[in-house]
Amino acid sequence: MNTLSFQYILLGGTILAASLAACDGGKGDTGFDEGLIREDLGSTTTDTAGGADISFEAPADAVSALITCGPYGYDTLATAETITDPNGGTIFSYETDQGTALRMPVTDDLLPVLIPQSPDLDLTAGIYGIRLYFSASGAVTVGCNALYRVQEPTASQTVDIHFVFVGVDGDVPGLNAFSAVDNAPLNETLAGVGELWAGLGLAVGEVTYADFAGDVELYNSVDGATEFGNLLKTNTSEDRAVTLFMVGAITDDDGATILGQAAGPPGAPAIGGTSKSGAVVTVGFLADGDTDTEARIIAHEVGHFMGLFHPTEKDGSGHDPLSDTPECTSDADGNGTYASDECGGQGADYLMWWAASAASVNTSDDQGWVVQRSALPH
Ligand SMILES: [Ca+2]
Ligand SMILES: [Ca+2]
Ligand SMILES: [Zn+2]
Repeated sequence: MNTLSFQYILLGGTILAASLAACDGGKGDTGFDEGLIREDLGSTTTDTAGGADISFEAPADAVSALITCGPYGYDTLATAETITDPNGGTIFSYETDQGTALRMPVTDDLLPVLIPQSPDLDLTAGIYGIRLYFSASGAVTVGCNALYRVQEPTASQTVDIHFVFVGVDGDVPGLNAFSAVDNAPLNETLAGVGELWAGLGLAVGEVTYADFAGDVELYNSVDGATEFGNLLKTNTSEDRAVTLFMVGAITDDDGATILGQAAGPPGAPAIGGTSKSGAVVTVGFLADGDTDTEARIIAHEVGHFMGLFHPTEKDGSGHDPLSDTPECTSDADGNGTYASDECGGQGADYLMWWAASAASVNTSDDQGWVVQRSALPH
């Protein structure tokens, strides 16, 4: 990749971060899970152009593959430049990603690559090749791992949720590990999450609770990418549960307020100790008794974690790879933002819409197909 492309990637990273910010909207045991296969793919080091190659062999019974490479720190961004399938065909190219059935994050510290992301491009058995690209000027060496889901997907799976409360029982009385199980606003929120996920073939499974054991004062307000990544790294569990850190506030590197933030998309379900090992959600709507909005934020962020993208990004620059979700084509006032009131019937009524509006509740069959293949539900 040349210097021109390098700048394009940095711009892409900025756009993606802005979209996540705007949308604002595991625990586990290491080891054997009959639904998952874990494989160490070894390490790879960048060449002088910032590229590095890895390959993996999808097992015959795998329904999804999640490749993770890292860590490479918070000052470097990485993405996949190209991906080839077992037939040697190019199924992803960063420069023309909107023409493919895959999307790749441009992200710091740990890169997750998920296949498939759409029923238009299923995973097949055999050897895939990934050309990685890193923005660092010097050499970068990363370790890569594969997580294959070999469990048959169904439309009646559950998602386990592990809440970690980061000093929020001053905002919402009783929101701590001891009493959360009886907390009425949180239970109303969980019921709402279940209703939003029903169309995806998912239900809320086992819910567990913990109080954050680290620096509560620092992480009660998660400010910027480094704090976000370091907080997620404290989740060392490899259980098939999504860890949700419940905090008082989130701001991005530019100081903008965020309501909820998932790693990726996708995140790193069932993988512990990485900067993509969960999601962070603010408790403001719980404190206000607006459990419908709190539920939409949680359901949306975990949707990202499982591999769902916005149907249309805030600035219109990209769309999800799904054929059955609408794309918004109307920035009617020409201000560069594809607002909810400009995109009625064009995606604004979907749960994965970039803004957390009250109307954003719908899901599609293709979205269900994707999340049912994630390593998270079981
Ligand atoms: Ca679509
Ligand atoms: Ca507009
Ligand atoms: Zn979002």
